[in-house]
Amino acid sequence: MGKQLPPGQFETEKWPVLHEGDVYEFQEETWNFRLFGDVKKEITLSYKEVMNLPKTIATTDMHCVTTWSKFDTTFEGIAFREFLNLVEIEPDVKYVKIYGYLDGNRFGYSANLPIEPLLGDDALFVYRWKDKNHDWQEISPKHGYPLRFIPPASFYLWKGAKWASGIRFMKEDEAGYWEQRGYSMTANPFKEERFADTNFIFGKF
Ligand SMILES: Nc1nc2c(c(=O)[nH]1)N[C@H]1C(S)=C(S)[C@@H](COP(=O)(O)O)O[C@H]1N2
Ligand SMILES: [Mo]
Repeated sequence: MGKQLPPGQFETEKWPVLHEGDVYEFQEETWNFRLFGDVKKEITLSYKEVMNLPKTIATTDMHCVTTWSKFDTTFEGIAFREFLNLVEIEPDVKYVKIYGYLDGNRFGYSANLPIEPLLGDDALFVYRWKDKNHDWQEISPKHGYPLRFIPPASFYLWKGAKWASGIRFMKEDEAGYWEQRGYSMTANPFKEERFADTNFIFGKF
């Protein structure tokens, strides 16, 4: 696996918890996962339908914009591409917004991403994890139970919506929750793309 520490990051073996708002409390009856936007037909999947999708296991690195990086966490989940197989996207769809709960609003959190880098095993909606210090266990409520997105390591971790609630397919890139607040649209840790405008860090944004 890529063992390279991106610029300005430090390595931690712990898995810190970071989010806005309350921890979502899972209820199977009201939970669903929506595939919508520029698609021929929008669909809504139940928890059981999502959990019956093919599973993928992948080991990846997490890089948080607050400067911690955690290497080599192994995740079990559903690859982003499995959801892409369930809808017919319109021509020229190149981006998605992945949504998650924020304070009871199921579409309150979001992050935008290009589709092309999300087709591998390392773009996963996860529900289980392990690492060298921990055996297989469920993703805890604080980390996004019952399902949270983990982006490829070429994106900062804010692109990984916890308490994931759906994917919107888009022809044009559109800023998500943090991107609307000055963070980078592209968010590559290896290029240290933290903010959209470097003046932001000096408070001039
Ligand atoms: N729904 C939701 N997902 C979210 C957030 C959030 O506030 N709400 N915060 C993001 C940010 S900024 C980070 S760094 C990661 C942190 O994930 P972790 O707490 O599992 O380390 O979750 C991301 N996903
Ligand atoms: Mo973050």
